[in-house]
Order: sequence, then structure tokens, then C-alpha cells
Amino acid sequence: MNPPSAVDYVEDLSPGGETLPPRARYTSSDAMSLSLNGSWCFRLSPTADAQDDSFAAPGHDAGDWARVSVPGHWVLQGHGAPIYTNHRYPFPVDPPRVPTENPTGDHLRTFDLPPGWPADGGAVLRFDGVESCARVWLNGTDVGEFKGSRLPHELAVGHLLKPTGNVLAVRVHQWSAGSYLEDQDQWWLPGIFRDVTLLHRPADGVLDFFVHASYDHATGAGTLRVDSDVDGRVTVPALGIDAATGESATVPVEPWTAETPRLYDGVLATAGERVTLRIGFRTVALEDGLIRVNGRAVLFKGVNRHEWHPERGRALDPETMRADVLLMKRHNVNAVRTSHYPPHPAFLDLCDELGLWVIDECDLETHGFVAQGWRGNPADDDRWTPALLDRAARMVERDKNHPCVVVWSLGNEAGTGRGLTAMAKWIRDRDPSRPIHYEGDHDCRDTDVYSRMYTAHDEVERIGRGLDGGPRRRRELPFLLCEYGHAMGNGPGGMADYQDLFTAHDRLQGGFVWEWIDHGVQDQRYGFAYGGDFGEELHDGNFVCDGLLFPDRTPSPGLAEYKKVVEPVRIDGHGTDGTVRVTNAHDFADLSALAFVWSFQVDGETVGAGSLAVPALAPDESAVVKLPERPVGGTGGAETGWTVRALLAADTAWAPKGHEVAWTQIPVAARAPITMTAGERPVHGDDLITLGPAAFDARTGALRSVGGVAVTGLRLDVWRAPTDNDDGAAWQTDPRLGPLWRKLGLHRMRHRLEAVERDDDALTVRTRVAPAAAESALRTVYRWTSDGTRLRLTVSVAPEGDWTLPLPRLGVRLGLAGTADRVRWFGGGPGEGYPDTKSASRVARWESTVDELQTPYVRPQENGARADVRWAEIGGLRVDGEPEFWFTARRWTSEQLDAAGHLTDLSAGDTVWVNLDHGQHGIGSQSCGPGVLPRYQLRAVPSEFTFHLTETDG
Ligand code: IPT
Repeated sequence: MNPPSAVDYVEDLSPGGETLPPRARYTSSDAMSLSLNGSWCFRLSPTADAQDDSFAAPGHDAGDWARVSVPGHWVLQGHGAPIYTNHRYPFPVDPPRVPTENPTGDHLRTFDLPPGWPADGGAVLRFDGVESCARVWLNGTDVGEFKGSRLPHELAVGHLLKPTGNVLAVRVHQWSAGSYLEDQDQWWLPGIFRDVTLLHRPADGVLDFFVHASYDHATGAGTLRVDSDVDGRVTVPALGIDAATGESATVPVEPWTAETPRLYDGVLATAGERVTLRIGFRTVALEDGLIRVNGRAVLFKGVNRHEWHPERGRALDPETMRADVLLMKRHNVNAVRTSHYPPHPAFLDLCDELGLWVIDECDLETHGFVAQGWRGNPADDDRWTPALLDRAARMVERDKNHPCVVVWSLGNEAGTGRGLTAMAKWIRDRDPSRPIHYEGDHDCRDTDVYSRMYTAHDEVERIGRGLDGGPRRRRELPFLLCEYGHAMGNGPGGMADYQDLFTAHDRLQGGFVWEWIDHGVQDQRYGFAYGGDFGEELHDGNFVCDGLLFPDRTPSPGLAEYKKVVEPVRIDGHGTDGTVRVTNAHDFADLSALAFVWSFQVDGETVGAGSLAVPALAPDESAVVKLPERPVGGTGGAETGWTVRALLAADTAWAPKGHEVAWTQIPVAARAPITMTAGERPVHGDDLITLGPAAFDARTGALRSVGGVAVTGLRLDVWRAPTDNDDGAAWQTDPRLGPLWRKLGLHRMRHRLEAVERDDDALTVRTRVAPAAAESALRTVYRWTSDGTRLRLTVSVAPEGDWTLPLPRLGVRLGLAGTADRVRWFGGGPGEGYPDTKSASRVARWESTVDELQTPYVRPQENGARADVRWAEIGGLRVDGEPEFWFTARRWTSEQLDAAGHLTDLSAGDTVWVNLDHGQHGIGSQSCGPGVLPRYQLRAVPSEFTFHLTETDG
């Protein structure tokens, strides 16, 4: 048994002293390197000291060890299991001590140096990310230990290398003192999860260097100066620059912006090495209370990005990183906060290349201390400050040469304290060229931007108007919502309303949706697993699935909505005057990359289309553009309107020609009211009442069929399977509707039949719909009429008693045969839309299937409603609504949807359940943020709505 001291480093809160000083990340043109990624031998132990270090000695027989892929997390490769907690530490809070049960993974591999590996110079072993603490041996020699999971660590190993048969041993502990600083809301995933590389370091090679590439928007000149630890020359052929390190060169340049990511290739050459540079000229400045880049205020249309892959966790491959950037660009996202740690370095290369503004955030979160009023918080304890400074330095030094990085962030949810202040001071000294962000500092003592999360619209508006008071320094700073629009499950709602505020008030420089992708783990049993699915003792359930992408990177409706809300071109029109106003809402780019097209719709069918000449407007400029002559058609009560779209005029690095960037629809003529002469009489048969094409149960008045189409269970429905936003976060102080709805019993409404009345031209069924134990009710009258072919249902709902809560939905539900599959409709689509999430819902003719109508939220919940539907056809039935309605169809009931914990719990029954809703309650963002704005709430008020049912041929 080892003496306990052998693993003391695990609980040592100071940064390890054996690693090399942090430095810039760069690519050498001539120094060799060897990737040590691949299959490694692996042995898991239950405690930090269960095994001694003899495995690290050359010749150790690891024949019976398992194998894991590096980069990777062993818990996702069949050894142990992941744990999800939001901010609770999954171990007792006893800093810097960690549990005795400390899963420890010994990793072992051998390698030969590639042919031609120089005998001179040195070599470093670089680890780009290991969670959470590692000790490394090369050829039996202990070369050091380190913590700081999502930060690079380099060890000098040149003196230990042999041409062949090198033995690299890495012991990784899941828990360490560093875990206290890494309490981000995500899975705890130990392992060597980023690249391991051996780098030759030539004599007189490059060490660290800092590229300063600024842009003077007044003169159009760029100034380049590369400060380098080792003297050398800097060349940029395209700019004719050939300068000594430390020397400035000023030349005319095209600036770098996220919209126009112009990079210049350069070389830094020292006596012993050449490294490639990718230089972007831009100047970030805080001026007149705004973050300006190249003189212009930027509006951040951002997302928070955790690194995630459903099978590989945070071990991301290059294709996945590129996919993320492409998806962002294609959805009009222009900014990323690297929540809550510096990303894999290749991600920043992609942001430079394709153009995204980046808030680079340090690997620091101590959120679990909130449970004890922040007592003992490492961010306010001098003993931890060296570790915090080490983390700051590792981020800044690694990433400082990226033009995409425009803001440094100290970390997330770490309270306030001296350690944070020290980090800010260190960063400011090292790099005064970028503003500093940290949300926890509401007084902005250490920061250059006032940042908040999940702030409700009304407060954001007050801040925008400068009416929020606060300390003097804060009043002079711009405002960012570093997190908003909590994208958990169905939602987020209210995004267009935020964007309107951002557009209206200069001080509001935008926000970052929480978050980019659901962290669901691919799993046999559950499809995608979330917290609790691995038997965790403490967990926070599906709070880990709150992204704009599903775990497999399929965009959710929330991303489609965000794309529309933040589109960089605004097209407004009034339809009747034959013009549209086009406004360029980019910050830097003119409109020359876009081609505009118009089309004209009659009852949702396109009857004419063409291109529209729009001038290459500069940012913020707008122009009124004349539409063509209206195409013929569209008389006699037809609904007509224009659609104008802005498309990429040519292929770009991130999307092909024709990719849609922005669009609008401009109604011209509304559809005429549906006329029907209700001449038919209800006829009483033995068990049935017939009325035109319909048959009803004579006793209950329940609809049985329309022509040959059997219908079951048609009745008023107010229930929806509560969304994560309906349920709200447990800590919310505002009333949370999901639990209140359940308490009231809206999921178990009783339908009391009061009368079935036949008169000359109508069958009227009177009911009282109410939950047990309550006196409030919805008096509901179904009035059926027909002209012989069509059947008309008018539903009148009169609330009775005291209805203080909004309703989840208000409409009718009915069952059709399970063979119903194809769906056609004229209304909003292609995806779902709810009152505060339907900006992206476009009125047209759409076709789908029942299965495709479902939105696969990882935790099943209300989904899939199509908004503003004029008519829909399904299972041989056509429904025309007056007014427009919300259409939903699924192979299970809302109750079954509600009861499911995972998509794998849902299975098709023999009925397709259709909801035709007059109203839906909005979605909001209360799973972490504000609830539904009053204008999107569904109040229980007297209501009347009509559907016409007809049998179709199909
Ligand atoms: C905020 C965190 O910063 C983020 O990491 C994530 O947990 C998010 O909430 C919710 O998904 S903290 C917020 C609970 C105040």
C-alpha cells in the first residue's frame, strides 16, 4: 500500500509547478510532431491510491488491461458511469479534499519516434485537456502532474525520449482540488478527452509570441506588431510586410470582422523555426459605453456553446466542430460564448476562418458554494488565487492570437471575490486590447460590460433606457445577456420580444441563448439519456438537455425561430402599396452577397416568382423597393400575399448559393369567410342521430363519423403535456404553471353531459367540463350544423367560477383511425409554432406525416403544433377553421406524452389523436428565465370557434 503522500497532489490547491509556462498555440512549419491519440491500455481503480506507480515503469505487463480511445472519457467507454449535476457538487463540500472513492484511470501506451525525428533540441508533451488531474511518466520517470481540465498543459520530455519503445503512462483522477473550480452545469466526465501530442522543439525555435493586429477604421490601415520571446522576422506576403519581431508595420488592409472574416497568411521565422500565422486585423474598443469593433457597435446574436457529442462527450472531432460553426453561420448566429471553459483550440481556428465573435471563457465555476451562501468560495480565498491566475494565463496565452476572440470572460457562477479581481487585473495587464466579462460581478468592479443572465424583458428594457441605476461605472457600460432564452425542451419563447428591445436601445448589445446543444447521451434503453439515467445518487434530470440542437445535432424548432428572429436583413411591407422596405441589419457587411427574390401566393400556392433588385445597402441603411405587377389570380375570396426572401447570391465558405438568410411575408387579401347554409335537419335513428354526412351517438351526442371517416372522443381539451418551461425551475419565485395546472386538475377534466338537443337545423350538445374537487368549470356547448356535404361545429366555452390561471390550450381533440398518416395543411410551417415562438412559421401549403409532425424533445412534452392553420387534411377528413387554429396530430394522447420520461416510452396506438386548438398558452422561458409575457398568455375567457369537417377523397 502506498503511503498517502503519494497522491497528495490530488488535493493540492496550488497549480502544479512542473508544467512549462503557458504559451500561444501555433502550428510549426518545420518542427515535427507526433499525435499520441489512439487506443491506449486502460485500468480503472476505485481510489486514487489503490495501485502504486509501478505500471509506469518500462516493461510493465498490461496484457490484461482494457483499452480506451484517447481522446475520450472512460465513463463513456464502458468503465463506470457519467454523473450529471447542475451546480451541486457530487461529493461533500470540503475543499480542497475529495472523496476517498476517486475513480482513477491508469492509461498506458508505447510509441516510437517517427523516422527523421531530430536528435537535437527538446521536446514537449502536450495535453490539450484532461479531466480533472493527471500525473505523467515517460519511460518510468515522473515528469509532472497538473489540473485545469479544459486547458493545455505541456511537459518537457526531450531528455527522456528514445527512438523506439517509449512508454507513456498517465494516471487520471476523476476528483481533485481542481474539481471545486470546475462545477459547470454539465456531465462529470473524467478522462484524457483532448489530444495528446509530442512536439519537437527545435533549438532557437519559437517560444511564445503575441500578434497585435489592429485596424484604424478612419484610415483603413492595419498595424501589425508581433512580440516574440525569441527574436525573428514576420512576413505577410499579401501585404508586403517583412518586419522584425517587436517592430510595427502599418499598411492598408481589409479588416477582420465576424461578417467579413478576412485573414492574412503570415510567417514568424526565428533562427530555428518557422510558424504559420493567420492574421485578422481588428480593433476592439469600449467607446461611449459601447463595445465597438473597428469603430462600429456590434450586436451579438449569440449562443452559449458547451462541447458536446452524444457518444463521445466532450471529446470532439474536427468534423463535429466544423458542423457546429456551419450550423451557427447558417442560422444567423454571429457570436459564441465558450461556456464555460476554453474550447478545443481547433474550434477557435474555425471561428477565425468562418467568422464568429467569441467570448472566450475561463475554466472556472464554483457554483456549488451557492448552497452555503458562498461561504468558503475558492474565488474569494487567497489560497486559491494562484490556481485561478494559472487558469486565466493558460486561457489568455493559448488563445490571444485569435482575431475571433473579442472578449475574455473570467468564468461563470463563481460568486465574487479577490481571486476574480486578481484574474481581471492579470488579464488587463497582459492584454489591454480586449474587454473583460464576468456575469457574477453585477457592480462591474472588475469588468468592462454589464452582463446578466435570464433577465426578464421589462428589466432589460429599463437597462436599455438607462433607468436601472446601479454604480456609476456600471451605468457607463454596455449590457449583454450572457445567457437568455433557456432552450430546454419546447422553446424558448419570447425571443422576438428580446430582439425588439436590443434593436431599440443601443446600450443593449445582444445576448447569448442558453444553450447550443442538448447534452443527451446516446443510449440503448433511452435513446438519449439524461441526469438520473445512470443511477446517480444526486442529479438534475433533463436540465442537461436545454439546447437549440438535439443531441445528434438536428436543429430544434428553437433554432429555426432564433434564425428568423436575428436575421441580418429586415424586410417590411404593407402589401397593398406594392413596395417593401429593405433594411440592412448587419454591422459590417453590405448586401452585395445577397440576391432577393419575390413570389406571390394565392391560397398558399405560388403563382408567380422572380428576382427583386435591391441596392447593396450599407449597414443600417434602408431602401424602399418596388414589387412587380401583381400576378393574375387571387380573385373571388382567395387569400393572397407576397413572400420576399434574401438568399446567398453565391457559394460562401459556410453555405451554398441559394441558402436563405432572411424572409418576410406580406399579406395582400385575407381569405373570405366560409359560407355554409345550414339547411340539414338532425334525424333520429335507433342509436344514431344523423346530420348531413355525420352520425352521432343518439344518447350522448358524441360524433361517430363524418361520411366514411370514423371519429372517436371528440371533446373539449385544455390539457397539454407540460413543457419544461411550463414546469419551470424549482427555484423560481414566480408562479410555475405546470404544477399549478396539475394541482387544479386540468389533466383530469370531467365532462358532464347536460343536454343533447335537436332542433330544425342543429344538434346541440351542452356540457360542463371541470376537474374533481373544484367548483370552477368551462361550460361548453357544441353546436353541429350541416349543408348536406359539410359538417360545421361551433364550440362555445364560458368559464364559470374563478379562473385565475391561464389555460394550457383551448380546443377540441378527436381520434382518427391509426391508418391516418399523410397530413396536408394550409397555414404555418414547416415546423411547430406557439404564440411566442412562431416568427419562423411561414404560411404556405405544407405536407408531412404524423410521425414527422413530432418534435423529438429528449424529455417528451407538448410539441408539434402548427400555427395559423386555415385548413388541414388528415385521415380522410378536411378541417377548415374559423378563425385559424393550431393543429397537432400524434399517435398517443397528451396524457401518454405527459407520462413519458424518454422518447422510447412512447409507442403508437391504434388511434391518431388530433388537436384543433383555438388557443395555446405561450411558451416563455421559465425553465430558467422569465415566464410567458402577458400578451401570449391564454386566459380563460368566453370563447367561440368553428370548424368545418368534410370527408376528402384521399
Ligand atoms: C446558469 C448557468 O450559468 C448555466 O451554466 C446553466 O446552468 C444555466 O443556468 C441553466 O441551464 S445559472 C442560473 C441557474 C442562474
